[in-house]
Amino acid sequence: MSFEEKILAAASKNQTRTVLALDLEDSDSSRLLEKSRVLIQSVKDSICAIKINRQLILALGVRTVADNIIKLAHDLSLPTIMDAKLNDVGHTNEFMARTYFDSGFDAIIASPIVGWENGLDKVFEAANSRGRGVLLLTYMSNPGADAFYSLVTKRNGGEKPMFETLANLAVEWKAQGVIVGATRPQIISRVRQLIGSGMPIFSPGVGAQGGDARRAVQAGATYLIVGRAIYASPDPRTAAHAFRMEPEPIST
Ligand code: 3DU
Repeated sequence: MSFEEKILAAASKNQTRTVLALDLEDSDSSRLLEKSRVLIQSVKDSICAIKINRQLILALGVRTVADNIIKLAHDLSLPTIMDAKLNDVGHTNEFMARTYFDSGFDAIIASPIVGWENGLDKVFEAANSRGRGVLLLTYMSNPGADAFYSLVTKRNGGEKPMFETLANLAVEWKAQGVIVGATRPQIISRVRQLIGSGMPIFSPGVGAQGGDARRAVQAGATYLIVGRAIYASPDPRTAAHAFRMEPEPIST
């Protein structure tokens, strides 16, 4: 199954749009691994994928993450997303993408700012040849993101805010999804208009960063990326369950 099929199947089975951001911290690596396992087990029926940041890879190493967390996720039929925010030149991007994919990750997050030629071209090649996904940052959720993502860009003779150009590039490059912060529902609506109905919008920034889950989905978000509002809650299982929302049920 491709990444899109896996996440859709999990979303449909668990009736949820929630991607768990597994951003736990602990100075002791065995404790960190155990905490991660416990968290995944407690929320597994309320999520449709697990997103892993570089902070977990730094603490545990990619092998340990692959042998334990990715394996556990796959045993539970949950795909995994590597939040690498790739943004280097082609050959190092390619090496990183291949390493993450060959460790079992089903999708990778990249920054489109590096461009196509000798930038993300090889990342898409590595993903496409393995049925994996590439998700492109299109508008980040933090307040400071406006300074960059709204800048006026000139392309094909017209002027557009940066995020509109990035949304158009995601369509041209056949990305498997775009990332748009839940903190800006009006930007989600505009991106949805530009990319059409087929491509998923992944929306981080719900809860701890002030974004509202229901407004993000009503504006056009497909999946919600949620970290602290689940794992920092006194009862992660109940918190994850509360994020399951069915304004329009997801079906395969
Ligand atoms: O604020 P939270 O704890 O729910 O975490 C949000 C997650 O989404 C976190 O892993 C972060 O790396 C990721 N993310 C953003 O917060 C904002 C973005 O624009 C892109 C990714």
